[in-house]
Amino acid sequence: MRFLHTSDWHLGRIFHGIHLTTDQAYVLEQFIKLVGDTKPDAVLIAGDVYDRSVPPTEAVQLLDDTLSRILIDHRVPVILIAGNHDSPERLGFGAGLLSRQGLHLAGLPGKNLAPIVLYDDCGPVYFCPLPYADPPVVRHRLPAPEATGHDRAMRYLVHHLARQVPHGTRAVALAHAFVAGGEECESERYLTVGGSGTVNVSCFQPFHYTALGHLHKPQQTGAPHVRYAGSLLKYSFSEAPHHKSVTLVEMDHTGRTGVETVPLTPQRDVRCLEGYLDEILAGPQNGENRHDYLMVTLKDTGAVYDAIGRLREVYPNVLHINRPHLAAGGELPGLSGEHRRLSETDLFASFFEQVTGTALSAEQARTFAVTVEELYRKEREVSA
Ligand SMILES: [Mn+2]
Repeated sequence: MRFLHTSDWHLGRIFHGIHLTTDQAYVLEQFIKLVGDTKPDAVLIAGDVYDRSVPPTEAVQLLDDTLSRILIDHRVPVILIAGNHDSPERLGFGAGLLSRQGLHLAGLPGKNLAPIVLYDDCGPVYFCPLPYADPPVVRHRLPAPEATGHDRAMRYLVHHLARQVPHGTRAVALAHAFVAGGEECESERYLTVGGSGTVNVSCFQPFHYTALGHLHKPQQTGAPHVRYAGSLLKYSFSEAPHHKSVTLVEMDHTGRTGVETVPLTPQRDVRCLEGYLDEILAGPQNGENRHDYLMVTLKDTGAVYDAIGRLREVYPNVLHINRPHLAAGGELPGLSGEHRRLSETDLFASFFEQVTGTALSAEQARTFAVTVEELYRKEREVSA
């Protein structure tokens, strides 16, 4: 049995004000080609297929197109579970009808949650979908009064599915969870407010392979057969060093698995640059893509006029600027009042860029300077 494991597509994601749909379509094109090249027995998508519960229409169209091509053009069945970003009710729409076409959707878990059985030459493999659900949902819907906390809720769901798998049969889980010990990054949403939200890796002991979603860095947790495929793209600057990939799994007749990661190459990478403005304005080096999404950390300590505007002439997709070395407020010795005014406008311009991602216009800068001047004047009147 051969299958492709992926997760956390986050279709409809907006990154620093940029809609990522075309970037997502670009890598999904690679994914569909990979399906055609490797001819797997199944595609497993372990949750967070959408970025939010009511996704934008382009995201719905992209998922529709992608799944149709996998199922109709390549005739490969798809098993898809809800993640914490998905609306399980919406994602589960038509699940009963679509399963006859090979699209197996698991939205809200309930008593009828059952394994999907696929066959190869060696016999059946039971795929057990464990969609994301808050513990109170599991307590109410299964019902499972003992499911307090994520770990106990997961154990209950695993038990509910594993007891439907005949003894000695190969079994694969799909789960969307935070397995204790996993490495986080900035684009995952916490599963609980307070409390741990984690599940122990021992939950997945009954399975020969566990296809995990939630953590965005591709990684194994404890053993190679309990694995996060990672997200489709880098969804935060904290992920700049990641290498995103899809996991190709080969399972033998005993259930033993071999995994291989197939890299995904984005149209525009997410990168961090650091240096003095003049150095960075020298432009792309050694074939780097000037259209990559960039966070720039400027080493300059003094005022820099319209940094984002000038950087964007060289790198159009600078999305964020850090100024860690910008001299803090307070009056510098030897500066006249005029210089002080200039510095305040500049500090505000820097703050404005960091918050909004766009440069303060000349008109806005003038308005700000006039307002500050007015405040100083009033202050002088009061103290006089
Ligand atoms: Mn996610």
